[in-house]
Amino acid sequence: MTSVQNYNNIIFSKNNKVANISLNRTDVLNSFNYDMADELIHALDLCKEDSSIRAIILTGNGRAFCAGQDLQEATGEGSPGIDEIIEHTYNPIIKLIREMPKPVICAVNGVAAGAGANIAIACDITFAKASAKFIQAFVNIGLVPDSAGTFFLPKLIGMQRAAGLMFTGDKISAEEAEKIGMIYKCVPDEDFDSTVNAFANTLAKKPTKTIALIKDLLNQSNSNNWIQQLEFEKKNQKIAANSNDHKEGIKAFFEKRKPEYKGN
Ligand code: T3D
Repeated sequence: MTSVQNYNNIIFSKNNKVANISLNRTDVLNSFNYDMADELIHALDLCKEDSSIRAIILTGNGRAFCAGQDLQEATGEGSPGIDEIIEHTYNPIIKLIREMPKPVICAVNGVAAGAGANIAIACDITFAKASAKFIQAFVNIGLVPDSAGTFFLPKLIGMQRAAGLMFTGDKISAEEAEKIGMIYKCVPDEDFDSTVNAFANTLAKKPTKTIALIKDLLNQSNSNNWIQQLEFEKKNQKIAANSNDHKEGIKAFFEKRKPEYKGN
């Protein structure tokens, strides 16, 4: 494991092809202030540009994943104001995650509240520790959900359940979150790190360019009808078919061996 960048509010390391970003403001349950947002955006940009990174794990240090906005910063003297906070912090982070041309795995190690919960479900694949909880906490302080939660949550769990969670601000367990399709997998606490790392390492050996093309199709499916989607699939399939990894996949198939994908 090598640390590739020094930050004050996140921990960034790289192990082979996998980058690990841990939110690290443990005293305030990794809630976002401007500095942590700047560092996360910087780290995500770095992951986007570095072709040797082929999977990203986003997690939290300490007992929480993220408690959303730092309410001290949002309400204190000289606070930037709510729309500026959203423009500075949450909208760029969600865009970077969704437009990242490689898989972003969220490892929800503890409570995920407010924007923390919605960043978690905006990632491609979300694992949670069995002891973790998810809270659409916004309504508890008289705010509406942001960070694209009103977009992703109803798609994942349906309008009724999304409304229930968002209107009440009730917490739900990781087990329940998996059961209703809000996350990919709930994992026993003791197996969490090894499960997530093994998964990320497996994904990092897959044809990364193809995964980026799949992600692009999934993003497009949010706004296209199925006829348009057929066209996009044809377009992206053509790009995939011209990739080196496709050639390697076919070669390996006929040579009856495991493919060695380079990600391009
Ligand atoms: O401008 C804008 O606000 C726009 C952006 C909005 C996006 C949002 O995310 S709005 C939603 C903001 N988040 C919340 O409302 C969640 C607030 N936190 C909680 O409800 C609870 O802390 C949790 C349910 C997440 C966890 O509860 P618990 O009992 O395990 O921990 P705790 O004792 O409440 O918190 C531990 C410490 O972290 C505590 O500090 P202390 O007393 O030890 O000095 C607490 O104040 C601090 N903390 C927790 N969350 C935040 C926070 N400090 C600042 N901001 C937080 N969001």
